[in-house]
Amino acid sequence: MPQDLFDAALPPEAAHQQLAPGAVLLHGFARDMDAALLQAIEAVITQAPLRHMQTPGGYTMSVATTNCGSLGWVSDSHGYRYAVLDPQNGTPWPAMPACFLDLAGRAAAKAGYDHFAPESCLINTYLPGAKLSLHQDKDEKDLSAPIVSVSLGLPAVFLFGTPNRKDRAQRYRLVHGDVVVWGGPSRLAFHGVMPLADGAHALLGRRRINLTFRSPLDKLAQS
Ligand code: MD3
Ligand code: FE
Repeated sequence: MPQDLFDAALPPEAAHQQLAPGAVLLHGFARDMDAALLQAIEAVITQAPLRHMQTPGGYTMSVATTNCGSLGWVSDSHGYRYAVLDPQNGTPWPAMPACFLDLAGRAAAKAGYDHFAPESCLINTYLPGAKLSLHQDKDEKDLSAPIVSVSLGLPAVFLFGTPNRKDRAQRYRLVHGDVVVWGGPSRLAFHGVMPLADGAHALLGRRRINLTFRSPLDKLAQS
């Protein structure tokens, strides 16, 4: 279904919800392309299997992760970083599928960020009970670029605070097809995901998949 028809089916304030300055929730923005996204995700996972990464603090993440694009986010006992090769097999991450780039660019533009062309997509898979503790995304050199996140499958309770860890986090329910664009004053906000509740989603089954599009490179240093 074309996006303008979808917009017409919802009151305008429901289609785009500002969560905080620079953070916009686009309700259902990816819903009509869910089957294409899932097919592309499965193809990436075949080449670069999901794995539970180690944190620098010695924990194993409950979320299973892989990447596509020219850079992938990795975590191990040495720290967090972006890498051009998948450390598990020493080969480049799978290319970013065209439907991923298209979705991320359109979502960013809708939220006011033109020309967003992410080099990296992190694929996080949550089974019931998996969670993501409160953290900041600050491994990227270019903090002027937004982050676009796409939620698929089971609903999740998302925690969204401020750049100050002590500030109380707000809770938002993110459902299948929701897209959030985080930038500007929200780019360094603390955020996390509550333990996933059990359930069954019609297309994805007993899991949630989150795509996180990032532009980790320093655009000024490249030019
Ligand atoms: C808010 N993933 O991988 S994406 C992560 O649902 C991560 O898997 C979550 O946080 C997930 O780092 C949430 C949404 C997100 C990403 C980056 C943000 C929210 C953000 C940066 C600043 C503020
Ligand atoms: Fe994050």
